[in-house]
Amino acid sequence: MATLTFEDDLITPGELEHLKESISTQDLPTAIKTIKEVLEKQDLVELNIGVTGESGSGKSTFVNAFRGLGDEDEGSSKTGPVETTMEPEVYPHPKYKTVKVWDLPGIGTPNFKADEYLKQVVFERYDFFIIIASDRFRECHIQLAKEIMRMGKRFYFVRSKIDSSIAAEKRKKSFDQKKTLDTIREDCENGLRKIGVEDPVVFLISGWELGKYDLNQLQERMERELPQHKRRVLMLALPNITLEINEKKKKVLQENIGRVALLSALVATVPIPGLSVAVDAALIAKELKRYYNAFGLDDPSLQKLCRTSGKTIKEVKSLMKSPFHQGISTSSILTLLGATALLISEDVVEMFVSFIPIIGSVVAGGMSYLTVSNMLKKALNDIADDSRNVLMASLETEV
Ligand SMILES: Nc1nc2c(ncn2[C@@H]2O[C@H](COP(=O)(O)OP(=O)(O)O)[C@@H](O)[C@H]2O)c(=O)[nH]1
Ligand SMILES: [Mg+2]
Repeated sequence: MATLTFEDDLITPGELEHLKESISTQDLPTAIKTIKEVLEKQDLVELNIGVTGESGSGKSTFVNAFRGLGDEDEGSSKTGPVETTMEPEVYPHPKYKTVKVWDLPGIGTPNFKADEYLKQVVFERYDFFIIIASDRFRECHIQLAKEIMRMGKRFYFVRSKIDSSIAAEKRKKSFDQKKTLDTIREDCENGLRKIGVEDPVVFLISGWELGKYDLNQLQERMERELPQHKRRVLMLALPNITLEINEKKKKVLQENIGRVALLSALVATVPIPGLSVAVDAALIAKELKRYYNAFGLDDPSLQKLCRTSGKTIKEVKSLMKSPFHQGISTSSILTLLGATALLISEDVVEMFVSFIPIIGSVVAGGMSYLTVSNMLKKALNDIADDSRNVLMASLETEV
């Protein structure tokens, strides 16, 4: 059995350097407090998204799909031919309550005034707006876009109901999906140019099939333009419906492994049988749950997936190989940690121990840190693989 060294280990010297900087000058209680605060603060970050557009354009449908909900699920926004929204209505994400998608009143009524509208919906509240049109963009969209810009906020133009545009074109013999999409996009962008938008970008979206068409482009653009501390929560909250989103979820979750492992080693309570290592198993369990949640592999999400894809829970679970998919328990965590600990060479531990003075004072602390971070990295990889397999299988059954 090979032991881990720094070369094939997943922890890079750069990560160690970073950890060293953050805690080497502090005493143990302060170090623990600092890391805890960083982790807690992340969970408090708010994201407010304002979804606007004409009545019937598909705002409510988008608000639901963006939060991974169907139109009839609990907590969903009412959709239908008659506009039901007269005031901004807040729809918190079912798993990340600090992510709030706001279903805004329809625009484009005869007396529509963009400045009054924005005041009425409390524009300061939103990190950005999504302006939805189910057909051409019109004067009211541009007015609103300009006013949003004037107020120093961002917006994204979305052309919705692309599935039905595609379905209509499909009847033609010469149908070519890419060409159809390009034509719609150009048409929208030209329209915007004509009414004075310099560099228009339009995202083609279907609220019914959110994972298709331009969702990846939209998601990339939002992520790029958000402040750093808000990107994480956006990526966690997005439904796990494209391979790109899947990959990014893994990335943001990876960023915390060092912190969680360190905290687990510093507040260590449960010794791993047979090894001089102690960890905080509850902390690890919480982090593992976070992984399953973010990837939509928790039981409620899987049940929903089964309802829409026609697969059974058993079929879906048979695709999952990660060690905790049957449930996360202290004993399963300790077993896996034990196996990981055996893989870490003493050289690595010693080098690590000399590197970080605080836990360096306890060799077991260094060992615990390395063991937990390796275990979490492996678990995250496995869980991300599971979710990719489940995602691909559910896409296959969709026609
Ligand atoms: N084909 C298709 N229909 C949609 C889509 N989004 C919304 N709709 C339908 O369009 C109508 C208006 O949608 P809704 O979300 O209530 O629009 P809102 O008035 O802007 O909130 C409803 O009948 C929806 O089912 C979509 O992406 N594709
Ligand atoms: Mg509505």
